[in-house]
Amino acid sequence: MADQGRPVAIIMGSQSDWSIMQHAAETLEALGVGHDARIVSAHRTPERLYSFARGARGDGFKVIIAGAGGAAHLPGMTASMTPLPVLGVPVESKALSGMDSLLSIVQMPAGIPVGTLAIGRAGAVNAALMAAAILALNDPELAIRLDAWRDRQTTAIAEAPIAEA
Ligand code: RP5
Repeated sequence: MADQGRPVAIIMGSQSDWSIMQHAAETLEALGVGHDARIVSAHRTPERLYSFARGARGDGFKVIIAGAGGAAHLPGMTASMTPLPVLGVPVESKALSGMDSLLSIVQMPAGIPVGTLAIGRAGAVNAALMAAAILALNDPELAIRLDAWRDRQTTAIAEAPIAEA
């Protein structure tokens, strides 16, 4: 159950996805965006998926970030059962380095969209930033925090590289 202070749900197919998906959680925390993280497997816990996805809007969530690897059906199946925006993060798989995850998530049929991010950590961070940008459309204070986050990022980039040993 979400509340007004937890507009983002981060779901993932397995505990093994958390090392990547925690970067989404950390980015949301840096932006002051509340979230709820839980394991929801499309294949191993389908009833949990149905319950979560069908109830997500009523529970008060506004955006869902879904990470999964391999036969990564979680984001698409979630999107099929909720009108909320779903952002998919392909988790790097051992066998195919996440190409399987990426193609599973990105190749949705017309009519059920999943906003697909990059494989791995970059995708998790950017899913959080995208979720924040969506929420910021109706939250001026969050919009200011997001601008500040980007300004800090820009300031942190050196103009010249440092010599490496
Ligand atoms: C997917 O299978 C999960 O999202 C995970 O990325 C992958 C492997 O899961 P484990 O076997 O590590 O639990 O459902």
